[in-house]
Amino acid sequence: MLNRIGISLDEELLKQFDALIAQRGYSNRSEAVRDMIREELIKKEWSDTDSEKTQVGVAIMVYDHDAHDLSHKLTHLQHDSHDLIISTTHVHMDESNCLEVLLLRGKAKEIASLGNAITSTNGVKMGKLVPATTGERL
Ligand code: NI
Repeated sequence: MLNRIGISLDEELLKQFDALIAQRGYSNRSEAVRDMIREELIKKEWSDTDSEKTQVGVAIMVYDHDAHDLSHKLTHLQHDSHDLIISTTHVHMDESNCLEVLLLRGKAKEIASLGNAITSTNGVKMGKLVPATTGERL
């Protein structure tokens, strides 16, 4: 069942909100607000979560495969946590840069630990762990 709510905003804030959601391709405010609420709930789900609880996340990294020993190190890290990794996608971006995306499912603390290990590896140019959700509580 859908519930309707009213929100009071000052004009300037509403103007900025409308510009933001137009830029992001939303055709109406309701869908934009719903997505923002869901995003906050996912953040809360992760921050409240018992670290033993199963969560889902996506790790993203960009690195130079010519950098000494780096791709070997990153492959090692992944094999050490093979039971967390649902799938990986590797894209050869140009002559030297690689993009890798890992879909992860496992205990929250283990996902966070693998995410931190990847992003802190010397030579990784860009690394990020994106908390996702199993969808159970949304
Ligand atoms: Ni590559």
